[in-house]
Amino acid sequence: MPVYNVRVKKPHSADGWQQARAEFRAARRPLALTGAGISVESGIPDFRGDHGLWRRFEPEQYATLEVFRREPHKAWEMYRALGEVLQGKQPNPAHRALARLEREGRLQAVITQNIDGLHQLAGSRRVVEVHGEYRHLQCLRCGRMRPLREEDYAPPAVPACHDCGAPLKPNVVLFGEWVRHMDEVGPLLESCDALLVIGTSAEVYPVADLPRQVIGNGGRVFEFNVEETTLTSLADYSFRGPCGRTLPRFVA
Ligand code: BJW
Ligand code: ZN
Repeated sequence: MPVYNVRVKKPHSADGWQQARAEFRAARRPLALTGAGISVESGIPDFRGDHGLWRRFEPEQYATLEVFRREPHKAWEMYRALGEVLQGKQPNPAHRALARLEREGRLQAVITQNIDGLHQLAGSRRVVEVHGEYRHLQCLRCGRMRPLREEDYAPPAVPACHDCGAPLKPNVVLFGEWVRHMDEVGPLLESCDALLVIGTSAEVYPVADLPRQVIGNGGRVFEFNVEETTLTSLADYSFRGPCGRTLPRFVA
């Protein structure tokens, strides 16, 4: 049985797990912020890890709005690879732990950078998808949105807008595009006194700033990650290990 450690910034009890649980239980406005790491145990690789999408697709070459406008077929190469790994994937115990917290009234919402829809599949109801989602295609010219169809992934063509003929783009936020729903995130963050930060490298802005905002407001930050991030030294509690193990244990 592996041992998962918790690093506590200001220990006031021998058991970091108990101390963290007690602090989280006392929170009045708890939130979760998730990244690609939460879906790794569902079989979806993250972006910056050893098997991550960025090992195959240099972000500057494939994942910017500028690239999409200039060479949409290139961005679609990456979308196809992404679509392939997303197919048939199911939530894991970490997604289910968050859904359970919300059901029990112990979590207000999940703010996610993920586009995979696994939080909703696990039963989470209030999910704020700041980097979009992959279930729809959008037209950047006329604004039309339509559901993604299996044939959209058939290479090599780029699907075109039925109304204006422009190339369609998955409703996933590229670098250089505005992130979504910040009007909803703002007030949630403002009053948040406990933030669970799960499986994100915290390298992409503006989301990377959200934990710092909570800390600045006097809230607690609980980080769940397999490795150290730029956030680790700032977090009040840092749980090291696969979140499919650590999060259900924390929630229990
Ligand atoms: C586990 C685990 C397990 C693994 N258990 N843990 C210079 C300075 C500052 C900012 C900028 C700058 N230049 C440009 C910017 C802005 C830019 C930005 O932040 N760039 C940085 C790279 C510097 N941001 C933007 O452009 C954003 N928009 C914006 O700012 O709008 C304003 C604006 C408008 C006009 C012009 C300029 C600005 C948009 C960001 C969009 C991000 N989109 C992507 C998807 C792209 C395409 C696609 O998929 O099709 O979103 S990029 C990618 O990164 C994806 C993710 O949501 C995002 C975050 O990644 P995440 O989730 O953290 O994944 P990883 O892989 O990084 O980390 C996984 C973690 O999990 C790791 O820590 C592992 O250890 C851990 N882990 N297994 C627990 N089992
Ligand atoms: Zn159109």
